[in-house]
Formats: sequence, C-alpha cells, structure tokens
Amino acid sequence: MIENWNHFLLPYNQAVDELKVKLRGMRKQFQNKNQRSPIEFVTGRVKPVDSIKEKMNRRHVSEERLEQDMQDIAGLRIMCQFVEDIYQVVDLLRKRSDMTILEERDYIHNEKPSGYRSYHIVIEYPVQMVTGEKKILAEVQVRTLAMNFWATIEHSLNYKYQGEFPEELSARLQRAGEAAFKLDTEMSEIREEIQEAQHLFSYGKGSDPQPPNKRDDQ
Ligand code: 0O2
Ligand code: 0O2
Repeated sequence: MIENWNHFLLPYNQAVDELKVKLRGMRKQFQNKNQRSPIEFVTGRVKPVDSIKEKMNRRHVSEERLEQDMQDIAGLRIMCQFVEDIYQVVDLLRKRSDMTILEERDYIHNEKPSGYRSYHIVIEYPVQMVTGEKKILAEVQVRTLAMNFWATIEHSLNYKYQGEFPEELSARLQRAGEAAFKLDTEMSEIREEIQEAQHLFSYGKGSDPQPPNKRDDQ
C-alpha cells in the first residue's frame, strides 16, 4: 500500500523538472548557434494521483507493478513545427547518454483508431536521490503543433464523454485528425521556404549577428 504518494512521486517530480531543463536546453543550444531549432516548446507533468489510481484500476496494475507497468507517471511533451523535426528530435534523444530509450511507438504513420498521432518514446532515466540513484520510467511524446491541437481538443472532449463519443462526433474527430495531418504534409512541402522566411524574420529582430546569406552554416 502506497501510504505517502508525495514520497513515491518525489523522483518523478525531480525527473520531470530535470528533463524539462535539458530538453529546453536543446532548443537554446540551436538558437545560440543561430540554427533553427527542431523543438518549438516543451511541457511536462507528473500524472496526478487520481489519474494514476484510475489508470491502475482500468489496466489492472497493482501497486507492486506500478513503477514498471505505468510508463507515463512522468510525462514530457516536445512540440515541433514539422513532421521531419520530430524524427530529428528522436535521433538526438537516441544519441544522449543521460537516458536509455526502452521503447518507441510511431503513432504518426500508424495512427490510433481515434485519429491520434504522435511519436512516443519510453525512457529509463536515473535520478540522483540522497538515498542513491533511482531509475524511473518516463514517457516522451513528440508531436507537431497540429497534432497537439488535435490531441488537446480530443482530450478535453474525452472528459465530457468519458471516451464514449457519439458516432457522428467520433467520425468528425477522425476527419479533423486527417485534416491536421494534411496540414502537416502541406507545410512540409513548403518547409524550406518557411524556414528561410523564419530566419529572415529572426534576423530582422536582431537575434542573428550576421545576415542570412553570410552565415557560415549555410
Ligand atoms: P491540463 O489542463 O490538464 O492540460 P514551467 O515549467 O514552469 O514553464 P509548468 O507549470 O510546469 O511550466 O507546466 P508545463 O511544463 O508548461 O506544462 C504542464 C502541462 O503539460 C500540463 O497541463 C499538461 O497538459 C501538459 N503535459 C506535458 N506532458 C504531458 C504528458 O506526457 N501527458 C499529459 N497528459 N500532459 C502533459 P496541466 O497543468 O496539467 O493542465
Ligand atoms: P493522460 O495523462 O490523460 O494523457 P493506451 O493508454 O492504451 O492508449 P499506452 O500503452 O498506455 O496506451 O500508451 P500510449 O498509447 O503509447 O500512450 C498513452 C498516452 O498517449 C495517453 O496517456 C495520452 O497522453 C496519449 N494518447 C494516446 N491515445 C490518445 C488519443 O486517442 N487521444 C489523445 N488525446 N491522447 C492519446 P493517458 O494514459 O491517456 O493519460
């Protein structure tokens, strides 16, 4: 019986805080080199205790198996502009020595029946506690802004319908998911044009010490 949830969740809180700093740091490092970052923004959360208990009931996960069987108690989300950025971010994560990737799930090209798209990575992450090292699992969801828009809307509708969507709404959500993916595909088609414009824009704002055509990374 977990008597003190705050105590149980302490390493998870620590992990989410550290990972947010590290992932946001990746964005800063690109910006610092005047390169476009594949990461737009990063959020993170520790699953609320009520949601953990609800998922334990739904999935028949015992307290003894909780640490191994619930992979998203610590959850990070990385938002990207383009689908290509997602795979670049995943490659960067694969190369890191401060985390171990245990599982990857590509729900971008294998979308869920709901219409959900994202790239999920389950990592093992070591947290340094005063009592010693504790390895915890965390789920990193990497998605485009359009995928995030769809998932956020669908998630809030889920609260209302408890997952039991009327058929018409479910069909509309699936169509909206396809439309969001079409938007991502169209944006990818004109990606170079957009990126050039974004670079000119950031140069205009004075964040780039050299005009784009004089940069040595081009
Ligand atoms: P809601 O309404 O339930 O979505 P800071 O680090 O100080 O800038 P802070 O307050 O720690 O910011 O929050 P952050 O990192 O911006 O993001 C918190 C939000 O991230 C949560 O919102 C979640 O919506 C979202 N989130 C991030 N990763 C995950 C994940 O893996 N799973 C889920 N379900 N949500 C995630 P709230 O506050 O819980 O509100
Ligand atoms: P939260 O905290 O409310 O986000 P399963 O739960 O069976 O789908 P599994 O193996 O636990 O699968 O992991 P999966 O599917 O890789 O990832 C689960 C998480 O992905 C969910 O967390 C959501 O954050 C997100 N997700 C998966 N499917 C959908 C979907 O259809 N719509 C939306 N909006 N999000 C989805 P939880 O557990 O729901 O918790």
